[in-house]
Amino acid sequence: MSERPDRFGVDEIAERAEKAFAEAADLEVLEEARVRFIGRKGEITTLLRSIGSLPDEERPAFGDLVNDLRERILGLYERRKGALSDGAAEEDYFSGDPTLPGRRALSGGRHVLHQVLRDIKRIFFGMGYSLAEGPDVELDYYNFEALNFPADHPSRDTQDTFYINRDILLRTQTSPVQVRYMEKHKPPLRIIVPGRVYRNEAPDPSHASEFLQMEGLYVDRNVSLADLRNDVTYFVRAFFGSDAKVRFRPHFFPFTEPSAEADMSCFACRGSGCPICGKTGWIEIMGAGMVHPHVFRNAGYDPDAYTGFAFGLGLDRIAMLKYGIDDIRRLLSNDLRFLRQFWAETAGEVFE
Ligand code: 2NL
Repeated sequence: MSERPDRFGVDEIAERAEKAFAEAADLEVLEEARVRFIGRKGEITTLLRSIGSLPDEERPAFGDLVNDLRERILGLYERRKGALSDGAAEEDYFSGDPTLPGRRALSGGRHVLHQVLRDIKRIFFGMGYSLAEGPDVELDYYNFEALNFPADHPSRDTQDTFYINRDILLRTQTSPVQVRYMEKHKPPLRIIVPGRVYRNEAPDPSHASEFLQMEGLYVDRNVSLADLRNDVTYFVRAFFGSDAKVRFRPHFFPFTEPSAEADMSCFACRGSGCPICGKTGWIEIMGAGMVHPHVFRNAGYDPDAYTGFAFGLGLDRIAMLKYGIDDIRRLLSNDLRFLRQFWAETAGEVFE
């Protein structure tokens, strides 16, 4: 403190301000103190107004003194504000319970359809099948013509197929990939062909305009219906459980002869009849048959030398059956509340 007399009591005011700021425990109290001293109606303003009672010659010095005082108090205020703000940040940081476990980092999971595809691929790879893939945008020739569809077949209608122009369309099944594969490879061959397929139909709980299909094709000398039955039955038991039964019903496809649909015994009621299987005890899981000689000829194979079987199944449908999913459109919705239910299955898995 200086020796000179405290003219107009400025030192005294500064001391009181410093004390008030030091005592302010938070920013709110500090702000109140600031207003009291240097606010528009604060002590400094009051002091400055008293300039009128001074003789003229003392007024400039007085003005300087009060302005200095204001700067001093402002400096004290800023310093205290800085200290309180740092403290507040520090307090926030430690306000949680430091013994709680950390938050788990967000991570995704494999889509349920992809899990089903992976499981099915493993089973067929184990049986000696290999993978073939092809374009989603196809020629009418590979999608229909080569597969022995007659020119007036109902599925060739624009009501059922998405055409890009007269000759180009979105494939309605993955069979065109197999025709392309046969053009390039000599028998024997054993392939599975998964992929997205497209159909122009009104969506409902069991129909979507795009879905995942997987077909299989086995061609060699002397391949028989018995071989078809073996592979389908092995697959169904590996995927759904070893107690599943499989039966074949006669059917018709333009690209196979004979053709059949395969059913498995209902996993819910084990054949006694329930709402899932429509009280029949059986659930349809795929279409299949012996490759039609016309298809072999179109692909450049000699139908007298080779025989083969083919099958096709909807992966969406298989996933819905296995996991009790009620609407195929959920599989396309990308709704995480739905999808994450299945992520536990892939917990800890290394994604390739
Ligand atoms: C279904 C089931 C099926 C095939 C697909 C096929 C492929 C070639 C030759 C002969 Cl290259 N067949 N695929 C066979 C039977 C059934 O799919 O429900 N499709 C409408």
